[in-house]
Parts: sequence; structure tokens; C-alpha cells
Amino acid sequence: MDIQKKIQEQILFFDGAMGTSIQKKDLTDDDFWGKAGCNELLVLSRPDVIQEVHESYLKAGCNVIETDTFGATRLVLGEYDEQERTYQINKKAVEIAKEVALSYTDKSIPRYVAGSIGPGTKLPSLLHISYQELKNNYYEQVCGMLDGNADILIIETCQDLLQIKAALGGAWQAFTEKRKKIPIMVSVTMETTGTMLMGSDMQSVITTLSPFDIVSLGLNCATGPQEMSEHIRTLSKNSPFPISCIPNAGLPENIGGHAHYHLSAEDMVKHLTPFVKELGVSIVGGCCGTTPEHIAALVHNFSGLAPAHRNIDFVPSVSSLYQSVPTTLDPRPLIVGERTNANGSKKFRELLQAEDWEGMVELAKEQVREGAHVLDVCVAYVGRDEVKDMCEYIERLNTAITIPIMIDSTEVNVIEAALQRIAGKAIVNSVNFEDGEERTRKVFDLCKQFGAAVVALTIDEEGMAKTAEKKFQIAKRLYKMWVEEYKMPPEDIFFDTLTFTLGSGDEEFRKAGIETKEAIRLIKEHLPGAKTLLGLSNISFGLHQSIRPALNSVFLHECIEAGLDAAIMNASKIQPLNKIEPKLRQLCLDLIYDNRIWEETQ
Ligand code: THG
Repeated sequence: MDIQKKIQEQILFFDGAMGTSIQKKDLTDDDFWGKAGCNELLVLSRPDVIQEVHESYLKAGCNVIETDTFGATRLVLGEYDEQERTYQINKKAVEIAKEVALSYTDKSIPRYVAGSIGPGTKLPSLLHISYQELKNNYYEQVCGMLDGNADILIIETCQDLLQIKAALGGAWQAFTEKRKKIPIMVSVTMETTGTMLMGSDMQSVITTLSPFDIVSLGLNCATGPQEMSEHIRTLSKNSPFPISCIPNAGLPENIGGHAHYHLSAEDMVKHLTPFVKELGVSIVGGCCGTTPEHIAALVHNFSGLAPAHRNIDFVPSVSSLYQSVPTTLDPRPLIVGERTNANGSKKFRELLQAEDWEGMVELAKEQVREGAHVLDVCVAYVGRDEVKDMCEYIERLNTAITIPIMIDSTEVNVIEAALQRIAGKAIVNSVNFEDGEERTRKVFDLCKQFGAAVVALTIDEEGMAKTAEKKFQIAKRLYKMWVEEYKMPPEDIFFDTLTFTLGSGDEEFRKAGIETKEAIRLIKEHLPGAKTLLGLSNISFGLHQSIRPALNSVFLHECIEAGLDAAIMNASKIQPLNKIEPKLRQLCLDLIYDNRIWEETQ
């Protein structure tokens, strides 16, 4: 039976602990070829032991056994000087598991082998390792697993969202090269602090992983089921994916220098029952300290059950490493801070020239305090290396800033370098059809690979669209490519219906505001799910500083009425309408709507 179909219909049972089961076997140094602690080496040195562990869980009735490959990456094996066996260990581990699983497969109990992919020992968000090197590690591991014929992959015990993206990237590279795709599960570890080790809360996990093609999202390790309760509740309510729950047999207690796990099989059943019967958890199993007895008890109590129905309220959002932010806020708009832009802020430009990275981080933080929900980041500056500057800055912002990042660059390689350093779900600003479809495809490829949202400008081969209808037609073309060709979520594309300034006085541009506003309305009406965004200050370029904030504020209000979701702006300069002098406010409206009463009466 197709494993994905199985998850929809029945509870799927994973096995219990591998590591703690191995510990109980009292193996000698020789069993590990002198590399005690390198559990993955047993696949080669003592395959019979690994086989026994698998068999004990299959006898307990589980459907899925996990391979003994948790630390089988070049990097971790390298700590035992066994890196050259990486591919071999992964392939062999799957083969061992497959052979045992097949011998236990019959029509009544389907059995599968999941390639276990652990977090490794280095965190990319802490700059211990680069995204690319980590991705290469996972690529090699997954190649071995695919050649061993694994049924599914589980990226588990995840501590850093960026590490998950590297694992997904490595897996897809292997799928592409081997022309073979298998389902991927992701399972994160929530510490007793209530977040992942890197500080991500459950909602940021959901948001960051939501664009990816994974079959389930859940929790394993660190704690017992009780401590997972709030997180499971959050997943149940908000996650678009089936939920897995693979807890330890309780919180580990240190007894005589050894970790001890105290939850009995009955305790485990008791705590997991509401997860399955009320919250719709559909995949269960055990992590550290669990035994075949624990798994047998789960199977005994939950088999034949259909997962409980969930009323999922998925809120389209973007995320930093720490927090998720809905992209349609109430009240609108989503404020995208504009001051971390080398073209748009003199102060930022000077800090960049002085390479005062801490000062630049401080400017970012200032905008958070001023009320920005997302940060637009542009470091393009003539005579400087944009890739290098983007890397320096993003590496700092990733852990220093609590709000999501919008990467503002026209260069594909700059966008890629930034995405490799952002743990959360970012927004890429921007794409358009000015140079045809090829460049847009390059950026969409990156968005797909990193699970990023995108800003799409209403510019095509003929230039920047001036009328509402033309802006809408270009948006429709971009939407089709994003949604139909790239199968990306419609709520992850933001259309920027770019306005020309009303400050030029040119006859040609007097209706620029009206056209932009009307285009927003058309997009919100006809392109389901799509978001809209504006670089607000464009409307008042060239006008005197005494009127710019007022015109920006009035125009923002008008566009929000038409359905605008987000604005790149200076949060500290926006004025509430009732604080703008009525005469000035009317002047702004007349300017926006091209009411020529001033000309006529003067
Ligand atoms: N759409 C999208 N992205 C964009 C824009 C857009 N990115 C860049 C820009 N436009 C938005 N960012 C800014 C940043 C600053 C200003 C305007 C837009 C600005 N700065 C002051 C000025 O020029 O007078 C200077 C302030 C200072 O030096 O401190 O107005 O439209 N998708």
C-alpha cells in the first residue's frame, strides 16, 4: 500500500529507539571496530545486532522501521575517521532493514523502511557549517539510501530550520540525479524551553516548512509526550501536514551518570491517546528509551483507528528564525521596513561603506522598534561586492532579528547567497518580465528550493505597465507561472503594482495613483489567494519633504481600501489620517484622483 495513502487512512506505527536498544546489548570495543560510540558502523561490523533490533520492533507490530543511519553523514562519521564509508553505510543500513521488513510483510501489516537522517553535530544558523556543505553531506547520505531502496526518508531530531532546508535540498538533488522520488517526513525537536534549540517556536516551524513538498511534520526526542502537548495542539490547529509524534519515554533523568527514561508502555499510551483521538496525530512511535513493549502497547491500543478529523486553520505567513508573521494582518498593512536599503537610506549607506555591520544590525533593530513587521534588505552599492555584503549582513540578521527578511536584489546570485543564510521563510524582492521569462524562472527555482515567498513587479518585455488593465494582465501571467508551473502556494506571491510618482507633473502620469489602486483591486478580485504590496514612497518622489509623509499616508489608506496587503515604507513616518490637516488631506486626495479643481479655480 502506498505509504502516503496509508497516512491518510490509518495510524502509522514507527519503531522505538535504536540508540538505547544498542546500548543494552553490552557490545565490546571490537564490535565497533575500536570506534565505540559510532553506532552506524555496526551496520558493517555487526549487522546481526541491527537486524535483531529491527526484528524486535517488527514483532511488536510496527509498520515502519528506521535505519541505523542517524549520524551517517560524512561529517559525523569523520569524527571517527570513517567518512569514506558514508555511502556504503547508508546503502547497507537500508538493505539490512529492507530484508528484515520484507520477511515480516504480509497483507495485514504493511511494512516500510525509513532512512533516518539526523541533525549532525553542526548548526548552520550558528555558522558552524555552511548550507552548501551541509547539503552536500545530506546528498551523499540520501544517495546511499536511494540505492539501498528506502521507502521513505525521515529528517528527524531537527534543531535548526536552516539545517532542515539543507537536508531537503540534498535529498532533492539526489532524487533528481537518480530519477527516483520517495516521500519525506520532517520531525523537529522541541526543547523543554518550548522552542527548537535555535529558538524557533512551533508556528515558525509550520510557516517555514509550509511551502515544501513533505508528507508529514511532527515532533521527536528531547521530551516525553506530556511536554509535547502544546506543540501538538498548535500543529493540529495550524499545520497543513499530517502530524507525527515520536516522543522519548519521558524526560531523561540522570541516574548514576546515565540517562534514564521512566515512562511505562501504559503511560505512553495514556499520554498519546488524546493526541490520536482528539488532535488527529496519524503517525506514532518512540524515540530514546522506548522499547518493543512501548511500541506493542501503541499498536494494541491504536491500530485500526482512523486519525481524528482536524479543522485546520492555516494562516499564510512568513517567518524569521524565531517567529511567524501572517502576511495579511488585521489591521493591514504588513509593514516592510525600508531603511535597511543602501539606495534608500543615507545612514545605512554610510554604515555599509564603513563596514559597520553592528551598526547596520542596530538600524534593523530600530525598525523593529518602530513597528516594522518585515525587513527589506538591499546592499547593492556601486563599487562594492554585493554577494559578499549580503552574506556578511544576513549571517548576522538571521540570528539577531526577530522579524522575517525580504531580500531586495536584482542579482540571482545575491538572492541565492541570502537564501542560503536565512533559516526562516523569507520573501524575495523581486521578479518581473523585463528581460523575459528566463530570469524569472531562475528566481522561482530558488524560491521553490528554499520555500521562499516572492514579490512580482508588473513590468514586462515592453516595460513598466501604466494602466490598471496592463498591470493586471502581467500579474496574471506571473501568477500562472508561479501557481501552475511551479506549483507554489498562491498566497506566497505578492504583486507590486508599481506606481509612478505624482510629483513629476507630467500629463502622462497624473492617473498613476488611480491605475495602481485599481490594479490592486483587480488582483485581489481575480487572482485567488494572491497578496499585494507597494513601495509606498514612490508615489511622492520628487515632492517636497513637507508633503511627502502626508501624500504617502493618504495613498496608503486609499490602497488599503482597494485590498493592499503589504507596504515597503518608513513605519515612523506614517501619519494617521485624522492627524493630517483636512486641507492637506484633501489636496492629497485631489492629487491622487486627478481632480483638477486647483487649476480650474486659479
Ligand atoms: N517595490 C519593491 N521594492 C522596492 C521598491 C518598490 N525596493 C526599493 C524601494 N522601492 C523601496 N524602498 C525605499 C527606501 C527609501 C525610500 C524610498 C523607497 C526613501 N528614502 C528617502 C528619500 O529618498 O528621500 C531617504 C531617506 C534617508 O536617506 O534616510 O524615500 O517600489 N518591490
